[in-house]
Amino acid sequence: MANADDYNHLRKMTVELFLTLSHFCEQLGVKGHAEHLKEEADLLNKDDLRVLFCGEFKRGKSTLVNAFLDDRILPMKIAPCTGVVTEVRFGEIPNATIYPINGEEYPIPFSELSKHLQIRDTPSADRVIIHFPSDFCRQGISLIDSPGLNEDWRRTEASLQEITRSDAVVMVLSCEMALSLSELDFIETQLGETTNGLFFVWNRYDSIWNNPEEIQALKERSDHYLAPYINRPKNPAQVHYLSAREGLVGAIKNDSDRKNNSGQPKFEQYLTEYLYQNRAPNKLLLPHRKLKKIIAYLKEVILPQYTQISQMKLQSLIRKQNTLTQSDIDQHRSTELSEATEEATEDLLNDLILLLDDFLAVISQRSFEASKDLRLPENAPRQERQDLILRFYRNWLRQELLRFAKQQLAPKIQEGYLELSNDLQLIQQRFYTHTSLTKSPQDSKDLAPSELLKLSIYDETWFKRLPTFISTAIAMLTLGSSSSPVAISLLGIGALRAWLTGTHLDEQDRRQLAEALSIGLRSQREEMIDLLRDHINPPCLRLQADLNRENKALYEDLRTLVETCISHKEKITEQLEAEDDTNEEITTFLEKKKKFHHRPPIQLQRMLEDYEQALERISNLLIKASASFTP
Ligand SMILES: Nc1nc2c(ncn2[C@@H]2O[C@H](COP(=O)(O)OP(=O)(O)OP(=O)(O)O)[C@@H](O)[C@H]2O)c(=O)[nH]1
Ligand SMILES: [Mg+2]
Repeated sequence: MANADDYNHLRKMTVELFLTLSHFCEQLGVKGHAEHLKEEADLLNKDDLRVLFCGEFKRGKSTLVNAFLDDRILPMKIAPCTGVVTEVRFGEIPNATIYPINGEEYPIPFSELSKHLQIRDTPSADRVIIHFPSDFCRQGISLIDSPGLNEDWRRTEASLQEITRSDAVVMVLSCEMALSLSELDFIETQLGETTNGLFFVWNRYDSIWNNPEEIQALKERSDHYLAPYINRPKNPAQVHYLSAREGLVGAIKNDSDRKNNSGQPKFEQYLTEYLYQNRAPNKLLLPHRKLKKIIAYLKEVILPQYTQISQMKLQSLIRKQNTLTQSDIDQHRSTELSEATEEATEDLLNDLILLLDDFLAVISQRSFEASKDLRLPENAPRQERQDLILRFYRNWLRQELLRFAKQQLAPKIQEGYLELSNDLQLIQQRFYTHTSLTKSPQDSKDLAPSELLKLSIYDETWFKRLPTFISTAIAMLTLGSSSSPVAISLLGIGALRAWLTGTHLDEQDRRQLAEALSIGLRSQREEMIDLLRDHINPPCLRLQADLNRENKALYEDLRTLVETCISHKEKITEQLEAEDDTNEEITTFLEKKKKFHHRPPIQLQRMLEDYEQALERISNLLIKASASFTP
């Protein structure tokens, strides 16, 4: 049976293979990829499984993280408390580092942790990373505590950004405040479609665990509202009831009964099981694919090049070196790549704006039609009727926006992205022909960052951000705190007859509401365009940067290979010249000449085959391990 250690062992083996290959490249004299491989090893080494704890403020997120750490590390309070995303990773020696929003990271004394993590007026740090010798984290798992939702939008945004980066999201709820409307909204919009693990934790179970009726009521509520997530066929969510405080106190007081009764260790076990069964194998798949690609590159591109170069005469090698160093091809090409990217993203954005304008043009009519279905309860208090209307419009709008994003924006974005990647590859191919690299245009396809091509540019964050952003604007108007046209119009409609009597809004009211909604939405046009720009720019730039890096490495490989061969040949030539008058046997002379190939390619070929086999062994072990995991 496989366990967490087995995975970590496989990870270590994968890291070592990266390093071995890096060393191989260095020895061979191809330095471009040597560096890159070292970086990959480093990244994989740090690539822990990530568990995010999120939820509204005061639900006990920090207390729960502390319970996992068996110690009071993160500050916990009765007032809203955590002010910055805090990542706890394993480290033998406890330490903490602040990553400010602007500026360089700097360490802080562990004793001052609380001062830095607590809420201040404006967030000044992007995140804090803590290293701590926790047994739980030792398995290769990082715990991420986040600021409470809805306390401050900047902090909420910071928490939201963590969702897509994590392997499991733990939504901390409180048994004492069973599911607020905003919690439900958050779950629906932010967590509904996550492909990472989803865990609902009912914390503060100690406050009701002696009261069977309350437990019954809570479980019913939980089952009712969380059913869509618990019952989904793919990646079903889990629900746990526990007391973080009891778990923590039990650990601190060394009272194992108390710890176990808290329910927290049991949750810990389920979480670990999920992570290692579902997430750990995936984490190694991409690095394995990268290794496979790099071995193929060394075998199919570098070795033939090596053979060719090492057989060239010294003079021709020096000429080749000159053309390579003199040329500003590298510089030229990277400018070309960035210009093409800029142009393509600008075109794409313009296409998206056209779609957006079409969407905004019809929203009023569509919402008018949709509101035919809006039914109001009879004899309900005014507030309730008002809430109902707002909820109706908010949900409707959210659905419309999601549909718009998925059916119209996403395909357009995908299309633009593919177009860009084709353009960039063409530039890349021209570069190969120019530098007379032995890499043929067909080869360049293998080297293109295929993972990136598959990358879904419309990653989920954005879909979720847009409706939330709109719904927040609409929600705000119930508080009367917004001066947006929607707010004013809707509040004006507060006097509508329909709100006081009847089960339907009359046609004029519906038209007025539809118009208000449309005006409000149109007033957000510029911000929506900004969101779209923010959305398409990073992946396109990433694609460009990746191709650029790939080319640079290739160019560097060729340059250093030529350099190594030249210096080797010069050395041998010197030796031969020095020994020239000793009148050697012709056979010894030929022996020495052979050294021109400082390592016979056949031997290199074998080494690469060995690495290939090692990779296959690790991949097979990975498949076996994931099939037989036990926590
Ligand atoms: N009774 C009881 N109290 C708890 C439990 N967990 C946390 N608390 C208390 O709830 C309060 C808030 O806990 P925190 O861990 O700071 O909550 P948080 O969710 O991190 O809060 P923010 O960082 O402000 O979002 C503290 O006073 C804790 O002692 C629990 O399981 N039972
Ligand atoms: Mg907290």
